Amino acid sequence: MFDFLTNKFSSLFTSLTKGGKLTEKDIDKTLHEVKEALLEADVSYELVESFTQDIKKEVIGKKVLAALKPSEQLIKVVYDTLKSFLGGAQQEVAFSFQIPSVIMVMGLQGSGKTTSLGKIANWIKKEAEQKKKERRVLLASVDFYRPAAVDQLEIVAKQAGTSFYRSVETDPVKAAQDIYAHFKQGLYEILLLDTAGRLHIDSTLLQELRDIDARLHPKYKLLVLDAMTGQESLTVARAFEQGVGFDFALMSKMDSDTRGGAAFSFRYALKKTILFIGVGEKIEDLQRFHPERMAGRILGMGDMVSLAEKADEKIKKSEQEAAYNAFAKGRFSLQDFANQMSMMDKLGSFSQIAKYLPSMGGMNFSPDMLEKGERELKRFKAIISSMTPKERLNPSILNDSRKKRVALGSGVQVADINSLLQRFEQSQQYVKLFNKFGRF
Ligand SMILES: Nc1nc2c(ncn2[C@@H]2O[C@H](COP(=O)(O)OP(=O)(O)O)[C@@H](O)[C@H]2O)c(=O)[nH]1
Ligand SMILES: [Mg+2]
Repeated sequence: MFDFLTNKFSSLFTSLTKGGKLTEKDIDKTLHEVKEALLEADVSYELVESFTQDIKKEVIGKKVLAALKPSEQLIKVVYDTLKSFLGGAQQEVAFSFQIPSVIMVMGLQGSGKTTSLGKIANWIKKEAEQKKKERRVLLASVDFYRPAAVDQLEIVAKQAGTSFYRSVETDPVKAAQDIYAHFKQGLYEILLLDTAGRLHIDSTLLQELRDIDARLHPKYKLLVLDAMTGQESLTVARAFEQGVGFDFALMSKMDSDTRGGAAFSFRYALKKTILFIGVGEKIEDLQRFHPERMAGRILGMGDMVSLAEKADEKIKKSEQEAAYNAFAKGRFSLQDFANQMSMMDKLGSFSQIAKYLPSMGGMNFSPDMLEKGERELKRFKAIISSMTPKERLNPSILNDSRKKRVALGSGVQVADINSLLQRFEQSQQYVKLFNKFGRF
């Protein structure tokens, strides 16, 4: 899956990271190659243009962090942009279908609807099992155009171990109503309704789906899109969106030797959630769609991760050096103090850090003490962030009225500010002492 895109991007960044500084010419050259990769993956020209323009805007507008090579920063921007438009962080949260609900599954003929119904039923069952629950899932079909389509669903239901119902009605809308009545009577929790597809979008199909939608009001309308159809799948998605409307998409056949274009285009153009991907023909071949994983895959995850980690390390190192330099010069300001505290935040909680510090390792902190320490750190940070830069550099200008203002801004008492200043003075004494004895 996405192999094609992955290879392209990987080689791109290898050549990029070998070099030194990145010039504007390099940026354009890179984006040109990004464009080519996407076009070859069957993403439309219009979308490719817009995506690379987004990236260029980011790169040109942004200052390159001192700690990073421009090429490292560019990788980060491409990765972040890709991730956010594939679905962003909000899609990483757990999802489950509401109970009770009707899920109407739509799509072209052969896109993988019937197979997906079984996969989703299986997924719902497994998800419930994890919560030590049992779900009453019913599968039924109103696909009367293809002979044996209903029989196929019956087999799928058996495989998934869920209930199946065959309506005696032959008109799709009447059958849908009959199925719905059976769903209600049987006290089922989820109805997965299979619908007919055509080889191409046509108005009769859309009208039929609209009629069923108007009668059953399914809580979810799920569109199955065949990932192998590339750009064409976007046309299909747009037609279904205009003709019936839908909530989520399922990208089927992601296991095939397909190019990444379909998922890419769908997300970019329709901004709807890809809930699942189909990765095989079997009932368990269904996965949640993860934008982060997908973006990593497109860029060649191994390279990306190690580069991102290296970048993080560099940032940390330069922060530490700044703190060290401030110590060394004996000009340890409240700003440095705050920097140190946020550095500690990145390392973990106070109690975690305490475990690793040699001077503290032997000591036994009670949970109370640790909690107090953590609370104090948080309070100190809040206080310092309410100060002006001038006050942070030179705390001696903090008179009573300034202290009152800072207290108000950070939601503490003036006494808390005094205790912070006292602590700060103590650490300054240490710095001076260390300097005197040449420890730094
Ligand atoms: N490799 C692969 N094949 C799939 C996937 N989903 C469906 N298929 C196959 O695609 C074909 C059409 O699927 P079907 O469910 O009958 O499509 P429908 O006409 O939309 O109901 C079948 O041969 C399925 O086995 C998938 O995720 N991966
Ligand atoms: Mg079918």
